Amino acid sequence: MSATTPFDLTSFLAARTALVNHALDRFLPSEATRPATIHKAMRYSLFAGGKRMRPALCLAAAEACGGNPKHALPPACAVECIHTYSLIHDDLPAMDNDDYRRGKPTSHKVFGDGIAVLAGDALLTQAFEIAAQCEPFPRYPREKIILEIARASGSLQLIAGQVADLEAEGRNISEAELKYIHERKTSALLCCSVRLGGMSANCTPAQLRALTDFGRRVGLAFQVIDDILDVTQTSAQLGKTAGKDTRARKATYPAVVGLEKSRKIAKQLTARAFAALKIFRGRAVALEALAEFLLQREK
Ligand code: GRG
Repeated sequence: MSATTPFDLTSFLAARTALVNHALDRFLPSEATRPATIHKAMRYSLFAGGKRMRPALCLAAAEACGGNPKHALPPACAVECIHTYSLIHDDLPAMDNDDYRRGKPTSHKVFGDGIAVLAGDALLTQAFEIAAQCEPFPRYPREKIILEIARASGSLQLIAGQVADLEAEGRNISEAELKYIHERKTSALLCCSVRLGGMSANCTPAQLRALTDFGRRVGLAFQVIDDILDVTQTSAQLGKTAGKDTRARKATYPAVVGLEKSRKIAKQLTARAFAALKIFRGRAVALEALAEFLLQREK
């Protein structure tokens, strides 16, 4: 980050989180809407206290491109719905079988497996309903926005990563295979969030390329850090079960390349993410601060 630019990330995150929460609240059916159980379950996980990193990246990318935050809110909310759906499904007994998420009992622990599956399904569908309400721009009509979200969350990206992750459990994999998993399981949606922010500001093709490079690198660094935190933090610090990756013999950076090399890789990726932002000539301070925050985070 530029030494001359003071940037208050705490205020930025608090303000953007409030905006996103308010917008999500308006996009989703109320808890009382029939059938109440599903709307309660959708809201339970969505408002359980996630860090809102994907929406924050989306809004920060829009700002770097001179966009109006109002136009970035629908895509920011759409990616948070997709992200929350993926967490609900990942926590199910048929997958990672986790009891805690975002510091609270997981959806299936509270509502049962059936409703948890449906809450995930409903959030995935909700994301596309929200995306269909995005402001269209000359370079980015609505179908481009919808395609962007569908591709990032489909069977070639998010789902591909999850499948490869499940299939890697309990066996030794190479660093290249691990990178394949992490790029899809985590980086694809983070990168999509950043790109959508740019698109909501009608960004130029060059700006979109820069945001893509930034998003891919930060996205991969994010998962490397996530792997590191799983072995260095406690469950209380993380708000989810710590040490699970090791116990399940999951494919992680510390397991494949060791803790020290993992830290080095995360740092290098973040430095390369910063480099991608040069084109913005100091207007991407929020993105820079977020990248630094993601590298230093403790949960
Ligand atoms: C499609 C079922 C399905 C899964 C896709 C997202 C995913 C793959 C699995 C969830 C578990 C996991 C390790 C995901 C990788 C991405 C990640 C680190 C998620 C946690 O994101 P944070 O830290 O979570 O931003 P909060 O709760 O803060 O939003």
